[in-house]
Amino acid sequence: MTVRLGIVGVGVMGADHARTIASQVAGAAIHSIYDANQERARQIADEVGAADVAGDPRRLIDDPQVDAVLIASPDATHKELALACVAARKPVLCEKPLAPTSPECLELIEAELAAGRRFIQVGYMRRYDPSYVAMKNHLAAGQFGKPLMFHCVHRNVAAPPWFDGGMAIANSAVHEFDIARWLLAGELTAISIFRPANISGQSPGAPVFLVLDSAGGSLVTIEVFNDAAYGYDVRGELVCEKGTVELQRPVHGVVNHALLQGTAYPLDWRPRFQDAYRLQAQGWIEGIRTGKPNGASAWDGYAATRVAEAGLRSLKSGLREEISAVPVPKLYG
Ligand code: ISE
Repeated sequence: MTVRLGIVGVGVMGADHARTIASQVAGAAIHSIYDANQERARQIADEVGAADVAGDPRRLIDDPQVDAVLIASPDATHKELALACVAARKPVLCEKPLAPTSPECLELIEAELAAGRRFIQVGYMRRYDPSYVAMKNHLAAGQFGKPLMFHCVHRNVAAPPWFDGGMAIANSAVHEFDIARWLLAGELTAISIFRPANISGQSPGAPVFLVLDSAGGSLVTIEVFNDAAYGYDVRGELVCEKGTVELQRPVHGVVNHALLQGTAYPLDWRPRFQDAYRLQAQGWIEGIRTGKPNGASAWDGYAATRVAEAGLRSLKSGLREEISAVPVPKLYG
């Protein structure tokens, strides 16, 4: 069975997903594309061999020739589009964040609970990244003992012009919130945010440092620096009782020149996580074909957004903010 896909939004990420799916994912074909910029939709549709360019995202979702939908439109549009997918009973891979606020995420959860099954996967692709998977496997093997601390670094070359001060948390660090919950198999229970006192100006890309507690007792630290200039760089080290596990970024070549040896950093996250995006898309298609979803659920999307909201409170108050526990519905247990 080939899963016929519709893609809503083919800006930077949507176009990347479309190209990856068309060239590297088995069992899927792109049937229809929608973008607010119809010319761009047509250009990407031609490139990936999609038959249809939809004039309206709802028409794409309701199209009987579309079996499943990938949402990569702006964050604020996710909720309405994902709700329409659940109403049409179509599986949906929705880019992160699931929605900007936790009440909006809850509306999606309620829709799935009413339907009695999961339709939504959230695009927290790091769960498929080989280096995070290796970290989780090492931890599960047991020889390292208990995890004590998970140190994360998340740097971008430059914050995009549409970023605001909170987006280091709500748009960037949400990846670490999700991967820490997944890796440590438990919720994050409190968050404190610090900023260096000597930063000049008010750039939304200025560094922030986050310290979080996890239910299992490990500490999670996250540096987000979105104006790091030198390259896109994501690091992580899991410190356990009897050793540590570090992430390894993909290195495609080591260069030697002018008395120096080096490896290149990518300009953004797409090359760093290209394997993760491909494996996520393949995993999503397999989940649809087998009826066994394997990625981040709507509940995971809700949990990450709740941590981000507590982070934004801490940024404002300068205090440690608790993240209260909420019972997980059986559908997501
Ligand atoms: C961006 O939206 C992403 O999702 C990237 O993976 C992340 O590294 C970046 O910080 C975000 O702004």
